[in-house]
Amino acid sequence: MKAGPCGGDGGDGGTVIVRGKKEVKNLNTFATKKAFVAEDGGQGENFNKTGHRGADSILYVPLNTEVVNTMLKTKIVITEVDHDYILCKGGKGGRGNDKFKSATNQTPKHAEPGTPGESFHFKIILKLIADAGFIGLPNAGKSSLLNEITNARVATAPYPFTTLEPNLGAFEHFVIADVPGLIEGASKGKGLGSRFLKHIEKVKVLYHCISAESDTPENEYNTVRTELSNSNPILIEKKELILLTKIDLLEPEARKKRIKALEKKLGLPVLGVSIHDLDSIEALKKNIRDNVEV
Ligand SMILES: Nc1nc2c(ncn2[C@@H]2O[C@H](COP(=O)(O)OP(=O)(O)OP(=O)(O)O)[C@@H](O)[C@H]2O)c(=O)[nH]1
Ligand SMILES: [Mg+2]
Repeated sequence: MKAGPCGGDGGDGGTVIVRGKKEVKNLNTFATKKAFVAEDGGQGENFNKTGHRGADSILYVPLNTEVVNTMLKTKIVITEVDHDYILCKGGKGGRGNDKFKSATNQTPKHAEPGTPGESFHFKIILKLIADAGFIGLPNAGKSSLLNEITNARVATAPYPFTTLEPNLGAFEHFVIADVPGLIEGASKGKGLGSRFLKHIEKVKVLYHCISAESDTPENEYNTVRTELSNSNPILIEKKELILLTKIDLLEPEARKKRIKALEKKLGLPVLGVSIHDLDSIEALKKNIRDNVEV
């Protein structure tokens, strides 16, 4: 007995997908691997069986990552957890020879090739959003604290406006932002202005740094609060913790008094810290673990 053709259709190719994951905090995967290819669809099989669909290739990235298609000049922002954002669609499987049977040709040898899948170049841009932010007047010691607490190594100096752009540092699974110092009138463009405050709009906790060098810490506090409020009222709604920095500059007795007095004036708890006192740095780390949810 002579059998007619019964070749099934080819399977569709897999898709290249990008997925946002909360636990992913960097783009390290992409440092070594540069090309991501989904699997080809399987060959059509006998007895009219369609070939298997190719496996997808999935790229995991932090939330808020931007993926730019440099060929089509389009951009997507990965904002949803576990949602599939399709980067390249797989090709369609070709029709098997069974589909080419006709009245005049019952034994076609011909089968259709599948269409190629899409292939693009992408630029993947990390847009980490900090979990906590250090704010305060210039020279309050924000960058020095960032260096102590996180893996950041940013410039610090004994004068205002050392930091001109926000810095990020990672400590355990927390990402912390250090923003340039604010001064009175920052919301109206004085000093470096307040444009970089957008980087802390999404933080869960603000650590307000006030230097123990100041004789009027409550005035410094109010200056910064006013600028935050004028720039973006969302910022003063946020959970805020006060750090009295550089406490090594005060005698131990004066430290306690200064902290107590400030707590009373502000009606908020104040943590004394110094980059020269490891215990205080450990206490700050604990405070971050206890107060900042990721
Ligand atoms: N004694 C003492 N000095 C400190 C401490 N922390 C920071 N400093 C010094 O204070 C100065 C200012 O520190 P920075 O970390 O640059 O301050 P900043 O708040 O980032 O300043 P801007 O970037 O200008 O806003 C530097 O000379 C630091 O060495 C501290 O705990 N104790
Ligand atoms: Mg700084």
